[in-house]
Amino acid sequence: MRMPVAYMVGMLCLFVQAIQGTLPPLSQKAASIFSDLSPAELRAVRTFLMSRPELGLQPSKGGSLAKNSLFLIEMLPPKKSQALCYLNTGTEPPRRRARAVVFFGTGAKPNITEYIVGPLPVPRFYRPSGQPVAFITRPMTQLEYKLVFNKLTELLAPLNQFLKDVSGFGLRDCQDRCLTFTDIAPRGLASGERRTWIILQRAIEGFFLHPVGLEVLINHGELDPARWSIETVWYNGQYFGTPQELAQQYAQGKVPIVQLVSHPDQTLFSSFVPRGEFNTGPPTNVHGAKVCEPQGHRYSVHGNLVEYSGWSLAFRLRTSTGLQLFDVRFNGERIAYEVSVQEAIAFYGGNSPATMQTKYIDVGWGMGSVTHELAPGIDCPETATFMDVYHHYDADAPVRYPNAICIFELPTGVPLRRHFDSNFQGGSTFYAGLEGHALVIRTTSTVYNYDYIWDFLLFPNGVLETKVHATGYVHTSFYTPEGIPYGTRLHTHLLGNIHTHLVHYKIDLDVSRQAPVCPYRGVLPEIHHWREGIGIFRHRCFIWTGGAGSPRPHLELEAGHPLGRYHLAVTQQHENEGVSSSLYIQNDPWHPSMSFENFLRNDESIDKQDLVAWVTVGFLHIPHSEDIPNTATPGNVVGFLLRPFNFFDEDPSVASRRTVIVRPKESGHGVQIQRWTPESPGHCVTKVPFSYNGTYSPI
Ligand SMILES: [Cu+2]
Repeated sequence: MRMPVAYMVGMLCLFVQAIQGTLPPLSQKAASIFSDLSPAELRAVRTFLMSRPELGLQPSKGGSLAKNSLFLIEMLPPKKSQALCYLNTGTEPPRRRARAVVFFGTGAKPNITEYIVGPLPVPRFYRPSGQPVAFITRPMTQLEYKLVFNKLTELLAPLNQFLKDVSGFGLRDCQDRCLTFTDIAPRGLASGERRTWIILQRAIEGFFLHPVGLEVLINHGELDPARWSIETVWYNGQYFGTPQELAQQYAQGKVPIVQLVSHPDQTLFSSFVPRGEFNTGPPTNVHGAKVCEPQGHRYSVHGNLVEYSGWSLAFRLRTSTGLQLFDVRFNGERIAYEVSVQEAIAFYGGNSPATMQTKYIDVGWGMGSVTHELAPGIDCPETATFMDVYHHYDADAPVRYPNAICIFELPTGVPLRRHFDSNFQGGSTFYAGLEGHALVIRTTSTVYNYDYIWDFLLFPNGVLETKVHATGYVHTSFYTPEGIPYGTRLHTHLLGNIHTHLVHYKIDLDVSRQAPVCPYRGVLPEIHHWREGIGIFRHRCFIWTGGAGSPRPHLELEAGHPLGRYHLAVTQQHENEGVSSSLYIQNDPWHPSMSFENFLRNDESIDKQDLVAWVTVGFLHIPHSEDIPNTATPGNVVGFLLRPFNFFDEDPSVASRRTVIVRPKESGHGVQIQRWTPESPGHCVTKVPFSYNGTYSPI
C-alpha cells in the first residue's frame, strides 16, 4: 500500500550548444564499448587471474572460507572522457577492461580487493583499484550459506523434538517436512560484526510466509565454523540464552507453544494455484488481450544497440547493480551519457529480533545478478525480443541467464495525442490522433523473496521514463500480539512487517553536441546558451518529473545509505563517483566502504559543470492481506520521467506516420480518412478495417 506522499517535481536544465550534426551515428560497434563481458571475455579474465600464483586463487565452490577466491567479474565501463572522445570523433575506442572482486580469506589480514583487469579480450595486466575493504563486509556466498545451514543443524539439535512438536517439521531426517531459513542483514549492531538473525521456516511453496516462531542469532564472524555459536534464541515473543535453555524450559512445560497445523499442498495460502471464483464476469480460463505486431518489429536490437522512433542507445545488465543505459540519443542528439539503476533498499519495522533489525541493501545481495528468465506472455509480451545475459558472481564459470532481458513495443492504450475538433453543430471539422506506443527495455531482479521489475520506456515524443514495480513474497515474521504495531496480521501465525522501499537512479544528462577536444580536458560544454527559436528566446532543457518520497530511514544507519534524504541530488561528474552504492555496505553500514553522502559534502559548484543527477524514488509498504500470496504490481510502482522542455521546436512525434486524420467530405456526406499506415493493421488485432463516424447526437 502506498502512503500519500508529496509529488516531487524537479527541474534540471542542461544548456546546449546548437551545433548541428556533429555526432557520428551510434553504431553497433560504438555501442559495444558499453556491452557486458561475453562468456569468452569472462573466461579469459578468470583464467588470467586464476593462473597468477601470487593471488593463490581457489574455486569458489567447496573448501573453507579461509581461502582466496574470485567472487565477481564484470565489465568496467570506460572512463567517460575516453568514451566521449571515441563516440564524438571516432578515434580509437577505449580498451575494454574488467572489474574483478577477489576475496582474500587467507593470511593475517583477510580482505577484499578489487582489481582492474585488461586489456580484453586477452588480459595482460591486473592492478588494484581502490583500497582493500574488511573481509567481514563481504556478501554471503553459497559456500557460507551451506556452512551456516550445517552449523544450524548441529547447534539446534537440542531443539529437534521441540521443532517437531511445534511445526511438524525438522532440520534433519525430515524428507518432505524440512525446515529452511531466511537470514536478515545487516549482520549485527556494530562495524566488524557478522552476527546474523535467522528466521526458521517450513520449506514449503512460498516458505517466506511460513515462519515457525523460532529466530536465532548465529555469530559466524570467524572463518572457522567450529568457532561459530548461537548467541540468542527467540521463540514466540520470548528470549532464551541458548537452544539448550529453550529445550529445557520446554521439557519442563514452561514455554507456551503455538502448534502449527499441517499444510496440505492443496490449501497452501502461499501458493499461486488458482482458488475461488469471481462472481461476475465472463469465464477467466481464456486468454486475455495480447500485444501483437502485425507488420513485425518497429525497433531494432543489434548487440547492445537499440534503435526506436528517433531513439538510439547502448545498454548493459551490470552484474552488481542492474540495467545501465549509455549514450542515450534522440534524433542523433545526445540526451544522457548514462541512465542507470544504482541501489534498492528496504528497511523494516518489527517486534521480533530479526525483523526489527532488517535493513536490506540489495546490491549486497547481488541485485544485478539475480536476473532470472522472463516468461513470454506474462513477464513480457510474446512479441518481445528476449536476450540472454552472463554473470560471473559467486561462481566458477560464467553463468547464462536465459531470456533475462526483454525489449518490446507496448501499445500504451492511450493516444499520444488526439483532438476532436467539434463544429458545435453535431459533427466535427476534423478528428486527429496518434496511437500511443513506447519501447520498453525490461529486466527483473529476484532478490530472495522479492521481485523487482525494472523498466526503461522510450516514447516517440522524446520522453524517457523509468519504472520499477515491486512484486514477489513479502518479508514476514511469526505473529505475536506485540508485533501488531509493526505490521498486519496476514494469516493465523503470520505478520507482514511494515517497510520502506527506496530505489536510487543515476542520470548523467549530457545534452551537448559539441565534441570535446581530444584528449578530453576538464569540463564538458554544458554551457548556458540562449537559442533563438521560432520567434522566441528559450532555454533548451530536459526536465525531471515524478518520484515519490518516503519516510527517512533509521538515522543510525544513514551513513551507509542516505538515499531517503534526497529525492534529487545533483553533483559534478567524477570518474571515481561512478556508482552510489557498493557490495559491502549491507554487511557494514556503520562504516561503509564508500558513501553517497560524500559525493555531496565537498560543496562543489554545479554551475556550468558536467553534472550528474541522483534520483530516489520509493514507497512505504504496509503489508495487507492482499499481499497473499504475493505483492501485486498495481500501485506498487514508482519511477520518474525525463521530458524535453523547449528542447525541440515542436513535439518530435510529429515524425510518426501513425497519425490518423479524419475530415468530413465537402459533400457533407461521409468522411475522408487520411493516414500513412495500411488501412488495417492485419488480422492479429481485428479483421475490421479502421472506421470512424465523426458525429455525435443526443439519444
Ligand atoms: Cu514491500
